[in-house]
Amino acid sequence: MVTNLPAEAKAKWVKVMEAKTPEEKLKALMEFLSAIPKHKGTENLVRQVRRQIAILRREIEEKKRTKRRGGGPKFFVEKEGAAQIVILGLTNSGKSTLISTLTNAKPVISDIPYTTQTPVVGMMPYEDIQFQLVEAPALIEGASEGVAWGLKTIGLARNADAILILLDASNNPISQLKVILRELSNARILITKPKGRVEIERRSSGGIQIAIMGKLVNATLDDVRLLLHSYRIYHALVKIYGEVSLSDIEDAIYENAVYKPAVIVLNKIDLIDKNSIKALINRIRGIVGTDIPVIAVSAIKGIGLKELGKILFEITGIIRVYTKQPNDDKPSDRPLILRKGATVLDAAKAIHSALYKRFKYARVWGPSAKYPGERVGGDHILMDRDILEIHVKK
Ligand SMILES: Nc1nc2c(ncn2[C@@H]2O[C@H](COP(=O)(O)OP(=O)(O)OP(=O)(O)O)[C@@H](O)[C@H]2O)c(=O)[nH]1
Ligand SMILES: [Mg+2]
Repeated sequence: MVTNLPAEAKAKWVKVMEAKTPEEKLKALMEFLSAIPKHKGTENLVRQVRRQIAILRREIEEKKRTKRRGGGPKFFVEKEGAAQIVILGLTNSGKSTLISTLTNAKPVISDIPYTTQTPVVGMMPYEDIQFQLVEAPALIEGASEGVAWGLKTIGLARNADAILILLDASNNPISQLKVILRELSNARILITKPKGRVEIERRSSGGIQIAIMGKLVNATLDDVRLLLHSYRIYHALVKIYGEVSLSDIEDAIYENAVYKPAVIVLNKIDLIDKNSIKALINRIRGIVGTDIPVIAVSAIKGIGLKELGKILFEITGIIRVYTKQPNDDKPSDRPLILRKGATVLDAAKAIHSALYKRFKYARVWGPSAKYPGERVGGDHILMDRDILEIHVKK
């Protein structure tokens, strides 16, 4: 939504963008808020800014508190394996049970609410790779506004590669789902793929450059320039992927929406009858659409979990590439993990910067090769299970 803010308010937003510390940012946000005219057209923006203020206040408070205590429990989980998947659900939905069925982790499982208070991490094997599962402490209503440890749980979801939404089928799963969707949406974590994507790289010179890899809808390049100028952004590279409107670009200036692929897992189906399972799945699909996979499982009995690895593989868009030295017969057993659309040069970069810098050509065997050992250039797009041999300049 393009809000048509007065110049004064936009100027205040520049101050928010330039703030270096959370304290500065909080002050700038408050000034921005008071400069926004309050009417129907700015309602959403006002709500968003109030939320940001609440979050920042909380963070500043937390920081002071942990300083006094000398550091609290660690909530950031370093990524390992092919992708990091955060298990998000209300308390007692069975998050700990699920992670202990699927991985080597041994968290406490209990009927007592809020048993898990710090992230639990485990590795889940799938074919020749592993997913890192992270049980986030239970999501609570108001999490995105800073209730209790809510922001930490949201932070885990924001940092993950994908989100597993866990629902307790025996305890009002639809209203659980609604709470979770509301919190995610408040926190600007999108689980349905937006039609387009905007990246804005601020620069020190060169004016506003716009690279359109997709389509700009209902706006001209000059509209984009004017919009950025109105925020006093005069030098930037704006990259547009997919279908993007002017308000998507304004959203990107406020830089807070992220997209995370998701799967919905309906747990404890051993407690309800078959017909209710079907009905629930249909209702869930009615709410989230058909792009998000939904499965029904019993974490305690290990029922329905077989498909999960494949689903995680698909939603995270992983491909595996097996590299091989020019003189070896066999590629490595351990695949290189890349994302769909990755090129030979992306692979080279991921292996070693020297391979990338001195890249000459490559040979490919497998799904992306026209014939075994096809000679390809750096922009060749790889596919899952390709074998890759990189040749460098001497
Ligand atoms: N019948 C049944 N009970 C389950 C299933 N999964 C979990 N439970 C039970 O649900 C209760 C809560 O399970 P936990 O795995 O501790 O739930 P949690 O989501 O980790 O809960 P907190 O960490 O406290 O937020 C326990 O009594 C589990 O035994 C299941 O598939 N079927
Ligand atoms: Mg738990």
